[in-house]
Amino acid sequence: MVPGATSGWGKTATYFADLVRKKSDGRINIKVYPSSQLLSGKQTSEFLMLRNGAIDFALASTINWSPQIKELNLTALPFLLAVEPDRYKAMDAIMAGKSGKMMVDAIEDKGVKIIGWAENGFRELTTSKGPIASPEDMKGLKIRVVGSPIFIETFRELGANPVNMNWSEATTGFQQGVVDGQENPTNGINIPLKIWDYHKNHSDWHYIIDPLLMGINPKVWESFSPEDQKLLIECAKEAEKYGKALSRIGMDDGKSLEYLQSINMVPEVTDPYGYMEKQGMMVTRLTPEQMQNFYKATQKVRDEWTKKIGPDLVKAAQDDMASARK
Ligand code: X2X
Repeated sequence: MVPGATSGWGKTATYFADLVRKKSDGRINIKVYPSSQLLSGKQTSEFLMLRNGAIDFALASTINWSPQIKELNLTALPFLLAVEPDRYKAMDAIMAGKSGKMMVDAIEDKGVKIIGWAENGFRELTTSKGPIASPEDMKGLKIRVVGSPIFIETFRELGANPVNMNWSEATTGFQQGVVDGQENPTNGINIPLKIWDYHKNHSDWHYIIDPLLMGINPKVWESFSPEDQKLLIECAKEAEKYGKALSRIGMDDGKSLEYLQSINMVPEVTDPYGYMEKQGMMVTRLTPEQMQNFYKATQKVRDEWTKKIGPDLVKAAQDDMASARK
């Protein structure tokens, strides 16, 4: 796993491992390695390491696997889900729909078994300069991004100066002021990282979402009995519910908090916006018009990447999202 144990992502991995251990009466022990420990810091190598057996299981971001599997850039198409009336419903519809299956098939065709989804969350912008509310505000800003080409292109299109940096080095980069900003999910990453120590501005622009996938090396998967495979899939379903609720708490209609209360796993921060403001951050929540300005400014990136990802997949995602609007 790429980020640290206290991230939403880290908590989801631990939750999954604990559940599996409990349900298998201690027969299946999954050890969680946070903070890119197994990746020598290089997060975009994760898929290859899982495929060749250097890693057994991974709770992984589509972003980090997208250099090997172009279909996974779907959810990184800028502002595609942000302009939907309910962005969470749109994501759920993709995961459960035809487009989600196309993404999973693309991964499995390349040699990794997928047993479930989870969520890092919608990625919001934090900066030391700002506030940022329009594409014009982005001009010349140095922004740390993941080493995946669509990120570089999106930020260049907005007039910013994207800098590719592994997550394992990013915090030091923020500390030293090497960059003016970064983009990561609020509940999952920014709050656990205490991003306000480096960046005082938060722009709630939801520009892309970062779904997570639970992947297993196929040989490891085949080594389990059918009963244990069933158990793992059941635990993955529970971990998905937990991970999504952690990512969405305080930002949805209250369902995530309710769910976390029902399983007695409410995190410390349940009101992320209020909490960030209390830490001295300026939270800019974009109006629908401001969001449209960003949407328009990134049209070229969506058009070009739709060709690379596959127009059929993008169309399937649009149909899945449309069905969620009803
Ligand atoms: O590197 C990032 O920004 C992170 C932690 O969110 C991912 O691994 C995609």
